[in-house]
Amino acid sequence: MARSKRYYVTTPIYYVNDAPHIGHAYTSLACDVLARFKRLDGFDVKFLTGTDEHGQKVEKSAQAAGVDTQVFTDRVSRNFRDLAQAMGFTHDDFIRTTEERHKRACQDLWRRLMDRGQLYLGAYSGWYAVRDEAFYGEGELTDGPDGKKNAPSGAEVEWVEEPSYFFKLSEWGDRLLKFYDDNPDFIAPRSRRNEVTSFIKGGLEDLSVSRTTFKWGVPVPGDDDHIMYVWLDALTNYITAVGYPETDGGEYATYWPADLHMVGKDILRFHAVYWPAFLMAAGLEPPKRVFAHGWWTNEGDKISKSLGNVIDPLELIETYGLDPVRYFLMREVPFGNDGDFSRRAMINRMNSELANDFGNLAQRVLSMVNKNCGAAVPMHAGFMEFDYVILNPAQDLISTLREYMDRQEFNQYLETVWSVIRAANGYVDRQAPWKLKKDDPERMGTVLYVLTEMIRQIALLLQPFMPDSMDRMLEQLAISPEHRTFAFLGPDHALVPGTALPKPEGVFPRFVEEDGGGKGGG
Ligand code: ME8
Repeated sequence: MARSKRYYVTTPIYYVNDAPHIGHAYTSLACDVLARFKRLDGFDVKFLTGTDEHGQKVEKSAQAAGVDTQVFTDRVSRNFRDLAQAMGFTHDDFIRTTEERHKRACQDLWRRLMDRGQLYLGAYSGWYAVRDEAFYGEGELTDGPDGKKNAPSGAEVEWVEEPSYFFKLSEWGDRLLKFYDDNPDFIAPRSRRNEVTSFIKGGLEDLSVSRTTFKWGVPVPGDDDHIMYVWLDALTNYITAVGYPETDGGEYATYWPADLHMVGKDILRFHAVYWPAFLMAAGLEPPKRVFAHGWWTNEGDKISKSLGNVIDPLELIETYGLDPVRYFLMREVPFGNDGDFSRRAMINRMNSELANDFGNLAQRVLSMVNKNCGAAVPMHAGFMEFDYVILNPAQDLISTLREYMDRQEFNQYLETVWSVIRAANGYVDRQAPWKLKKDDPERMGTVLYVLTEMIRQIALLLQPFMPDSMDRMLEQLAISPEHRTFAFLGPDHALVPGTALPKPEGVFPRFVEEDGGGKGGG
């Protein structure tokens, strides 16, 4: 299979310090939509997610919970796996940084960096934020109201002095800038490029990459007093999962460099600066692209445990159903921008776009087919110009949608599919097949055929976003599972008149706004 038909996409690996929330679900959902799209489009996909289990932050959380650190990480990591299952994610691997394969990869990468003269032993004295697991320069800090110093993220910093190995990051500034110039799609969205380049232009200092004051991490090869800095450990997961240190064949040769690291904007610097620098310094290829998406707030407020407004994705799924939640998260905000989560906005979209625009279209058309066409795909008697106007765009859509996916413009993808849905609704109203029933039953059959075929195409295209609902919709069109990839979008695979169809049923529930969630009629 040609390299271009392979796709390797990763989520961040999440800290196991706390329960997963909507933000974690969001990043992984975007990757799941991409992975599903690429599989339907004929790609050999590897989709990786997992948990980041080392470091001071996790160790402190375990201590606060009064539990052995490994037992604690096992428990919280399980919650992330459960979330992935509840969200319908189709990852091919779930990596945990406490696994043996990962330790091997980290230590091998360390040795490579050492062999190439990229590491040296020194001593670190400076500021560290445990919450971010990051070192900060004095100039980046602000004074908090309590007299303590804060990182730009708002995290509290503490003064650290300890022996440490350093990575010669200061030597990589110009090469990173050249790398971004040579690979203009590396940092996405484009608007985020400046913050990365100005960080580099501000001058890169060597990076402390080991710690000695606690033990919860991967031991530095040849120096047991040190454990590896959690970010060097964590970033390495992306190559561990493709079989590194084996680089000559196997999955590494197949999937590396990754096509996309999906991350939130909070961790762009680690992925767009440190990670490619580590890899280049080790003589390995950097990934192809890093997309930093925006931040969700809840009804206008920052999502935080202390505010008690953490949105539990499992509760949302329970209340609204999985696919409406998946749809809303991908539709509401242009991907890359910050977004505000509001139940009102969610219910509005579920009712107007899912239940009305698409749900009604399918329900009306399939009920008419069921009643008036002998519960089978209608016979058609020659298409007219305006039938093709409706039929053709749906078939041509895929090339546009591919571009949206490759740029991670999920809301544009959905907007485009909805323009087709709206066009189909306009066509039903204009053609009024219910009136044709008496005057021109043949023409009625043709109109209903056009609409049924459109629904098939729309359902195929929406599978990455709403897999279960679209499965149900495609069942109603008697499309077998092996005929649901994008290879079957075109006219050669259009519905065959006379094919028996099962009794239609509504796919999207309608919600009542007042109580914020009660199910109304469907
Ligand atoms: O940073 N809105 O893990 P983490 C949108 N272990 N996305 C959000 C969000 C919000 N309010 N809150 C969290 C780490 N996220 C490291 C990563 S990777 C080698 C190591 C998402 O558990 C977003 O993707 O703090 C963010 O980047 C990630 O969760 C941070 O997860």
